Amino acid sequence: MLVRRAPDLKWRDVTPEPLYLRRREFLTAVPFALGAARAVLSGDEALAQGSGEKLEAAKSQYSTTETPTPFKDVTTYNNFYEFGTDKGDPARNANTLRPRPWTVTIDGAVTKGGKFAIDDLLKPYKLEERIYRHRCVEGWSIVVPWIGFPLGDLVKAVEPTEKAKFIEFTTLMDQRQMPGERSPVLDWPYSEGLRLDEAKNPLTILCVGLYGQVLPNQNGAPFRLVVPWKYGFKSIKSIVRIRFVEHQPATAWNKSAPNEYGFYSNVNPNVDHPRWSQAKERRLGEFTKRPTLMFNGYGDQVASMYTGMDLKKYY
Ligand SMILES: Nc1nc2c(c(=O)[nH]1)N[C@H]1C(S)=C(S)[C@@H](COP(=O)(O)O)O[C@H]1N2
Ligand SMILES: [Mo]
Repeated sequence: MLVRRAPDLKWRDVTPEPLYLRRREFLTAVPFALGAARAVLSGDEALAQGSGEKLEAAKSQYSTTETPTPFKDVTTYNNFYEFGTDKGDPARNANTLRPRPWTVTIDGAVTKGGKFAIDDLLKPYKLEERIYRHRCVEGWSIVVPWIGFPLGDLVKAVEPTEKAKFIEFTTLMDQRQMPGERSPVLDWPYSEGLRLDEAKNPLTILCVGLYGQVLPNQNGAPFRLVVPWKYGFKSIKSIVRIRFVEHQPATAWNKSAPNEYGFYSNVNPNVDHPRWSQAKERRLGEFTKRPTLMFNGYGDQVASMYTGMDLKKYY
């Protein structure tokens, strides 16, 4: 059992404004709002660090029909090195993250860039539930009902210039909120990148929730990338900067071990990691390994972006 430390937050600090306003009616009827709201959480939900606020989203045609991995596994078995390198560390430690207020910088080769309060930035977009397979480069996989919207919609709205060929994403750098950034395990802040066509692919989403609720801190609150045909480390969490660039950006894992983690990192059962095979994977909760699928099973929607590329060279 995890010990849950009560964060010294007010609802308005952790809750997007419209939700906060709607919630007030409920809260006025219930004294000691924070405690009361937490008391109604189910046992599973209580493992998640965050507001636990419900989030509504339309069902998406892009969802897999596979059974989602239990909420408890998705929120207690995590990679988020800013909170420690053990799989249980993020769920234990991510209560120090403050997802509101949160400022996002959009800059580089873009016409409508700037600094945005996250709720202003995300207001125009309609949320969808996307049930995706997620394959970690370490050999485990999960199925997650993410809530988000296509990154391509945001890319279009900010009007990239002709020079924009790639996007670089950066995670928050704050050693008080993210104590793992005091340890030299990676060259902080965590950063990732996509080619512009990959960013605009309809499968690529910016994610603000999962399982019908606001994204728990350990899964990358307040918002993260989800790129389902690539290894999980491309899906960068807790983003503060989206920069449009001309040249392929450096990425945290590529800088740390260039021979192990390439820029593309498409799920590929035929290209092994130098230290292990990628042919199979273990779905959390299952015993028998299953074969890993090319592009994590999303080849119909993404393979054409890599026509003519040697995927052993561009791993
Ligand atoms: N900022 C940041 N983003 C990150 C990571 C990280 O350590 N820091 N880990 C990555 C890895 S290796 C994986 S597998 C996924 C895990 O996402 P999940 O915990 O929501 O399943 O997040 C990715 N995004
Ligand atoms: Mo991963």
